[in-house]
Amino acid sequence: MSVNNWITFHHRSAETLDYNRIWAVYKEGFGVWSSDYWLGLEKLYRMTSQGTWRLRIEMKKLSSGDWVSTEYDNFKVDSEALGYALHVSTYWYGNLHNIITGQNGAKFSTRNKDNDDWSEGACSLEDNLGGFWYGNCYMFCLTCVRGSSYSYRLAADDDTLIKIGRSNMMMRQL
Ligand SMILES: [Ca+2]
Repeated sequence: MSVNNWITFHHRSAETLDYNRIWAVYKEGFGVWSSDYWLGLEKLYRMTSQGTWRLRIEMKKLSSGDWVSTEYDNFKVDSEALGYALHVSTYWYGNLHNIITGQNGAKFSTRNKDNDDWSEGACSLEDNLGGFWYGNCYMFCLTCVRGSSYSYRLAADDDTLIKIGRSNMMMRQL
């Protein structure tokens, strides 16, 4: 589970795992470590409530096969009472732009719990069909349906979507 002190808390490689799950399942975690995997929100909260953590996001472009990545300091997930909100500091680097814009501070949403910033609907239901930290709605979503929306945007005001083939979300204590 841990390589060079990086703990992978989400890994996506295949289309076999259903990410359209309810809140309780995202809280507890699901999947298989060797394939597709979600560690669980409660564990993320408990781990990041102590110490200082760095977040790393890796995505493999479907078209070229190139990997892009970015890292953020001060990764923290709030308690369930606070919606398991995602927090990072603004510092980032890597060969990827700042994809967390608009989702930093966002609460987690699932198909049965709409905590997003989109007042007219639920991001987790509108052809995304995965639980994630949605703002209004996202620059990147690593649990969304692969065929339509498993992708990231080049910029917040740009509708160009880059399709993703594989992805990892990782954390490391500093
Ligand atoms: Ca909403």
